[in-house]
Amino acid sequence: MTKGMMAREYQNYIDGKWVGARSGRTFENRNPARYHEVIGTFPLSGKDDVDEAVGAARQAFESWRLVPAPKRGDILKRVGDLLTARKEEIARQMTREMGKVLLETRGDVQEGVDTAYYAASEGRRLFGHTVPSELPNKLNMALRVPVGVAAMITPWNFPMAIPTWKIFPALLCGNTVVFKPASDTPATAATLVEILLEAGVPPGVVNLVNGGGSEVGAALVEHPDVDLVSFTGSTQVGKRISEVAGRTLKRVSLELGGKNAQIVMEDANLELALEGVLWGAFGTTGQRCTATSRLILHEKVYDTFVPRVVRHAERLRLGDGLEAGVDVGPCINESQRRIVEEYVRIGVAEGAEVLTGGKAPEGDGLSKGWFYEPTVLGGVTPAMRVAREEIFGPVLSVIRVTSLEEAIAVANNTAYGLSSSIYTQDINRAYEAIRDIRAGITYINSPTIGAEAHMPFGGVRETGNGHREGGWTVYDFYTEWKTVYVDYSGRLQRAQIDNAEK
Ligand code: UN1
Repeated sequence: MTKGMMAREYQNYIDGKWVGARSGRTFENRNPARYHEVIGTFPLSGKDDVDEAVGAARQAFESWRLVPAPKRGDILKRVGDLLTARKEEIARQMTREMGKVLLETRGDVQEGVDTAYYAASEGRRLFGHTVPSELPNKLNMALRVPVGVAAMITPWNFPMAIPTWKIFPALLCGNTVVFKPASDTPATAATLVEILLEAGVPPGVVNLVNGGGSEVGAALVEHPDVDLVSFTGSTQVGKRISEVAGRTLKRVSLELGGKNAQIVMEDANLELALEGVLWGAFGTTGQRCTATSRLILHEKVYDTFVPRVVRHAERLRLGDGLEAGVDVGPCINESQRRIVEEYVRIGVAEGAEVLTGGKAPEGDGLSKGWFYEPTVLGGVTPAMRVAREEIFGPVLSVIRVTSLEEAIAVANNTAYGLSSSIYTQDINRAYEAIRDIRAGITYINSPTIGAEAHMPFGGVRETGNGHREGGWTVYDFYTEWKTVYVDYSGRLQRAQIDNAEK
């Protein structure tokens, strides 16, 4: 182990101070590629830690909301600079913490950098509207004001990018934050908070509370003084959050599951489609909510294309993402690998065929991590569970279709609707797919993963509740509209009432 890579004792950050959990309890975080390796210990927080963090955020809100938005933007610009300067170090820490390969963890940090610079520039926009009044000598406008205290509950698969999607726009708009990162990636979260502080975020404006969803997450969602919740994770937990937050009328943004399909038509550039599906299905070990979980193939190319996918999947190198030449890292933890194993079993029981993979690898030191071989399931039919349910692992279900209409119907045959893709050289087919695929994101001739930080991100149906992250749209979530009427007529003017003198 190199210096700086030793197990470290991490803390929460509450009200401007690094502190342990009040109970003194801690939990360990381990490297999923080498599970004997402890990365650090972290506070196992509870409701009292949450109360303190929310109290600090509430108090800090009164001054932070008054800092001019361009000044808040200047701080986020420095955050982007610091992330850039520390990109390599953070990427290494992240790979060690959650397993995906360095190329991808660098990309994860870059997404944070892009989000920081976007937020910084938004500080000089944050546009409202000025609107004519129906009455003379009167001006109407609508301004954006912050919502209040924001609870951010984030997943482990993009431990830097996803927290930045939430925290940066929230701060820019003048909200204060309580951040509960996934308990599989608390070290990356601590680094993000350190950087926010170094860039000049004042005490109490950002608070970090580590711990489990059922304690820390639940306490945040129930807390009467939390105004909004932004959550990325499973549909099951998202529904629960929505129900509980509804009791106190919190604003809630949910980014939930996906069962994304790549359609390949017989006229497609097959070389390109092959590269696309390998990256979409096995990049991040399939652990993206945008991952390509289904390959919907036109029957005319099925028999030639599938063996190529299998051959290339077999060439992907599994291993520790810090090592050069490794393509695919481990699953995040034991229970996630068990879910993947279970789904492959379900697929086989339903009549699918394991064309490659379908097991944990042996030997080569891989037995010390939560690895699972890139897996291709052939002969999948749309009704099977492996064709409809999210797996969140390196498993690709291949489905044969005979037409574009059928391909789109199969793509839509799931409860989710996050990302989608079609490979075709026919412009008419591409536009039909854009119109008819029910998903928040559709890619033409590129894979289902790889959303850009300045575009709306999110999905339809059970993927979310109608909000979008990223781009300009997320600024709607983090602001309330304040409508202002300025009457400079010097007399009482009554809207909707006939003001003509009698
Ligand atoms: C996720 O998996 O939750 O579009 C987010 C992508 C990434 C973000 C994925 N930029 O694949």
